[in-house]
Amino acid sequence: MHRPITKKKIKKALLIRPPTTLPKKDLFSGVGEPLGLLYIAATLERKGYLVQILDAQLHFNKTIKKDHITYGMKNSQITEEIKKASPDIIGISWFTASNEHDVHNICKLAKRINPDTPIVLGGSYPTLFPLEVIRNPFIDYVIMGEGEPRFPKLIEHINNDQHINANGIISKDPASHPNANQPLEFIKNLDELPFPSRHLVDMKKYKDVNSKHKFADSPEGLLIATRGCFNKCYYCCEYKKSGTKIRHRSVKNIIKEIRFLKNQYGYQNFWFLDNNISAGKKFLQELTAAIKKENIRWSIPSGIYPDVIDKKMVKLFAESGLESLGISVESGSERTRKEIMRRTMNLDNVFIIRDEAKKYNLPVTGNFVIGILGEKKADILATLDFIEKIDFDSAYFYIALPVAGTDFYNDCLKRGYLPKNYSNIDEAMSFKYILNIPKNSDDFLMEPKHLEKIILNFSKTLKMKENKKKRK
Ligand code: B12
Ligand code: SF4
Repeated sequence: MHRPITKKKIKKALLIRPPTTLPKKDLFSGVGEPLGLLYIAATLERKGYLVQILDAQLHFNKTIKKDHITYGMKNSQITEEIKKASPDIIGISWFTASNEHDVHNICKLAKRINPDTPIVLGGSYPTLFPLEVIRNPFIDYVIMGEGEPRFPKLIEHINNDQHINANGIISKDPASHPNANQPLEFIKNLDELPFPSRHLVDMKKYKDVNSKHKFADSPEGLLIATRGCFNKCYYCCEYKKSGTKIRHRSVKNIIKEIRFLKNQYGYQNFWFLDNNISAGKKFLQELTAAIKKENIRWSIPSGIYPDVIDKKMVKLFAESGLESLGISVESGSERTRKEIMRRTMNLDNVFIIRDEAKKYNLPVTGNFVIGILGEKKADILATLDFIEKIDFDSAYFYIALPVAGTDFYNDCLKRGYLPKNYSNIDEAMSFKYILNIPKNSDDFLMEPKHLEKIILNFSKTLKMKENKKKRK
């Protein structure tokens, strides 16, 4: 039988996003409202619980330690905020392996304040490594997958002193651990969710903190239209967390949220943070047509799968206020895309999209990844060649980084290619080739220095081209 940590009936929850630590060389990439926590807060509020949010990144402070910088509140401030909130339960978000230190630190601080307050972890990392996370002495429960249905369910279980036997929830009690191996259940109808409880955070402060960090590219409103992904890319694990089907909200529900954000906060510029918003041509067409009537600016930072775009769609995008059309090409080498990355897409269509977009002055940008395990020099040159030929308005390229939980990471681990000192924090680095592959191995690509030099030279040429275009 599961023994509760607290005897108190839970009425008050505190949801925390920890500060974020990055390698010194990485640039701070902005802070926006923690949508996942705000969604959970809204569900809890709907059920009558009192909820507070502590966004420890919503504070301008940099703590520099050797090669890393922690952005966000200091321990003393976090401790004070937790004491002030005096919660009956604490939920903490754990995004990627790179946040391990920050998460562990917050759990420790919280347990020091009151060891009886249950600590619940959720987010991408605990979803992928639940049994590892529950071993942490400061963590009492792990919630996998979507937190909205599970957090209230956990509170009910604790309040009723029940054994935890629910999909995606585990406790210290080993009897609950088989839950970690069951296939995750997902919310079927996303429209049933209340909008994120943005009233629980100081929304005006995000822009302020971003500008103090010199992060200029600050959006106004953040939204999610879909969850899940139909792809199983080698370097991603989203499908393991959110399911292999894209579930989308109705267009009506999305527009209602946009209008709410316009009226409540005066927003005119929106970012859709979807992993892969490409939930079919029909959905994208209907959404874009509805957005066009709202007279706003909008962006899709993760980019769009080119196969769902045709000429008609490009015109609609241009008319709808889309800031730029981001296309997730990832590699110019067909071998890399299909055989390694598992991304089947039609690149001929990308040329058609680009030409069409030019007609409407809609900037086109592309995302590219190089140096993934199995790539050869010829594949990298094919990507650089593609970038030159396609002549996008901007191209962003990253050196492949094995994020814990991905098949890419697992293969690197198995073959011993992760550097000995590869700390979780390094996961946040996207501009360094970190794989340590012996020269005599078939997987050997080239010396990291050599790869970084190719990228540097290519970036310089690309920048020069972009500047020339701007001057024209
Ligand atoms: C915004 C974002 C960022 C922003 C964060 C800005 C900020 N601080 O505000 C920036 C640009 C900095 C960023 C950086 C990175 N990111 Co990012 N990012 C996202 C993005 C696009 C949106 C997050 C979001 O709001 N999701 C929507 C909400 C509804 O979902 P959610 O957050 O997952 O929350 C749900 C559940 O996870 C769960 N849950 C979450 N927290 C909690 C807490 C509790 C207590 C409970 C019970 C449940 C729970 O319930 C929520 C509601 O259902 C996601 C993609 C995505 N769509 O999720 C990627 C994503 C999270 N990022 C990812 C990655 C890999 C990175 C980087 C490592 C990339 C890199 N190499 O540089 C860095 C890490 C930097 C760092 N150390 O933090 C991966 C994580 C994969 C993983 N863990 O394995 C994702 C999933 C993208 C992907 N498909 O690969 N990112
Ligand atoms: S990289 Fe994008 S398309 Fe591929 S699995 Fe992840 S979310 Fe889906």
